[in-house]
Amino acid sequence: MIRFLTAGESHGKALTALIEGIPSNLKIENSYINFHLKRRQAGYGRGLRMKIESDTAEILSGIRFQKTLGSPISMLIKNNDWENWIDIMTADKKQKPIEKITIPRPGHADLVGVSKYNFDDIRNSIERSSARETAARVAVGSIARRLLEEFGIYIGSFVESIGGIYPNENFSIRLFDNSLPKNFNAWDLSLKADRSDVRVLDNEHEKKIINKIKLAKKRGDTLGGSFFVVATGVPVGLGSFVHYDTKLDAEIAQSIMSINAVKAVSIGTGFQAADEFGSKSHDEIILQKGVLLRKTNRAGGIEGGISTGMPIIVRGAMKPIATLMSPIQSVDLKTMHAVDARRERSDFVAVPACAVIAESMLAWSIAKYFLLKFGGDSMEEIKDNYKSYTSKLITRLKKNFK
Ligand code: EPS
Repeated sequence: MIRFLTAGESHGKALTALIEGIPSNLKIENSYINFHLKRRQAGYGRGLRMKIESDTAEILSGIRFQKTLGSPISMLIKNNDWENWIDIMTADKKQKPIEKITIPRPGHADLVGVSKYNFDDIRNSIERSSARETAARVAVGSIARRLLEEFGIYIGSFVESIGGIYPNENFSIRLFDNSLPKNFNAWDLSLKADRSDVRVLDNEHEKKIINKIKLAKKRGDTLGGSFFVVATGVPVGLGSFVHYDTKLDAEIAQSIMSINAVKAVSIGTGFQAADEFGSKSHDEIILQKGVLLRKTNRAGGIEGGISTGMPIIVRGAMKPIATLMSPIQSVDLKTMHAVDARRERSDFVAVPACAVIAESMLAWSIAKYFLLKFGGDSMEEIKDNYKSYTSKLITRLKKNFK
């Protein structure tokens, strides 16, 4: 079983990540991880912090000559901003008085954090709950996606809406209708989305969204939005129906929901399916050139907690950023009087980044279940297991039902 942990405060010295269970002999270049880290930093509507940081991962262990060793992989991502925060965030003795933060921002982890951990300074909640931590997750997810690529599994994403602005043509319909080219590769979605400042798939849509973000900025307000993340090339049979905690869809939902500010996750047509007739919700099974396929993909590539072999389609919704420059009401914990919530440097919109982070989390979840099914100590062993299973699938089925 692969697992990972991240550590690090938003304005601490660095973020770190520790990964266990990645097999040996997976080829991975540092530049590949850094490429995805850079994608996470982009997007119109991000705050000044992204101008200070240029996230790069330093590999501390587990990789030699660009190949994994099977030992724990650890990585470090420096916070450039640390230099400006040493007095406030040092692990050493306090050198001078620090002004405590006493006014919680609604929607952030400020109040729940001080209540739970018994803090006397909201700074202690802000730091670890910040979405800065997701940089470490993208570094981790990049290793998972590199592994999946060896088996022809690709992941991509795009932003569906920001601030309630949806495109004229809903691209997701093409995903559900299965009307995309036969060799459709999910990474193509990201290639296209990455060319847009808000990671959408059409120019008109981008213009409308940017205007809405400008309006939010002018008002000192923030916005959220929704995104799709898709995986192609996933074989039939990842996950299982035997237990609640072995279902692939449940694993993916947890993974995406764990991203900061995500409030909803659905798979396939999701909530829409609840309104439809069964005949318009399920994917008819067809036989084409000896292969069992589906006419449509409304299930989003998962049935009974198991991958169907069709693209995995996940949709997520991110709430607006909690730090508002024109704040809403809060209470000063020092005076216990009503006041405006605290302002501090933040993003206005981070949905484009959220979609990139969701790619990494989806890669992680699929890699986890992929290795549960085909697991071995080296990439070579896993490739043998994979080949043996996939090459015999149809012949086995035919034989069983003769
Ligand atoms: C983030 C870094 C943070 C925020 C943002 C995400 O930097 P700072 O707090 O120093 O401006 O820009 O975090 C939030 C929006 C949040 O609510 O925590 C990053 O690296 O993604």
